[in-house]
Amino acid sequence: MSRISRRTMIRTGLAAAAGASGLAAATSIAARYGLVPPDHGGLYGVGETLTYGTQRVLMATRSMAREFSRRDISSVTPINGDPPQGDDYQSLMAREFSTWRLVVDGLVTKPASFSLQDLHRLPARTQITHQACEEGWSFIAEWTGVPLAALLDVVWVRPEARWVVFYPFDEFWDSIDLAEARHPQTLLAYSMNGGDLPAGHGAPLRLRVPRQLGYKSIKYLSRITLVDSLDHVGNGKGSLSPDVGYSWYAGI
Ligand SMILES: Nc1nc2c(c(=O)[nH]1)N[C@H]1C(S)=C(S)[C@@H](COP(=O)(O)O)O[C@H]1N2
Ligand SMILES: [Mo]
Repeated sequence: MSRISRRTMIRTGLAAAAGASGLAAATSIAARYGLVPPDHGGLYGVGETLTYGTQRVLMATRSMAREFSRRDISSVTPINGDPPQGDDYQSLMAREFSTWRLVVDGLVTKPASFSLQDLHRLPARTQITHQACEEGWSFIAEWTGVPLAALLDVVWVRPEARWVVFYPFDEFWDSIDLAEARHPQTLLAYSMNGGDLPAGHGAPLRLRVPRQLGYKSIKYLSRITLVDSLDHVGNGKGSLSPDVGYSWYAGI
């Protein structure tokens, strides 16, 4: 079946099932096509599945977050939280991250670690996008970095991998699916507004996922791991966010 007709069929099926035979049927169709988010359990789980399943079918890899021009860049860029206070992060920062490495492992054929110089040698992309925090504030900034897709190409993602998990130097962690990971605007950013990424905004490297709310854009990255299931990663919900009342999927 062609990609388009498969999509149309899933979309029609999801909508019809949700209307005619109830949410249970819609979620079972979503499950059949692998469109179930990791936080599908509990009271809000059915809603999470419908939101994620519908957005994935309608938008998947093609829709783009809006990009702005230089004159739209915000003069004030709020920072959410302090940089990690642990000795590991503080001593890396004291050495201006010259000894920092990004570890990429899990379901990849060529696990590797990357210095900032290594990352600067990979293909780069610059984009001016909006970052929206779930707490109500937002700003527009210019970000430069390596498209995550380009990094994944270097380590050779194995076919059974489904999710990309991000670990920073603080207690945050999160994950995205491979469609989001390979989207051209999903960036590992080492630069903001033309300079090095400031400590508070996630130095030396942060994720930018401009199609989702700010909390998905993990700062202070340390490690990226590819997995086939999130069931046994942390709380089993793909992210810290569901524990504090926010969805794993935060599409805007
Ligand atoms: N490691 C880490 N990443 C993080 C956070 C954090 O506290 N730690 N906060 C998140 C939240 S809630 C938002 S809105 C954005 C804020 O990014 P900013 O501080 O650059 O504005 O980063 C996200 N990434
Ligand atoms: Mo946020």
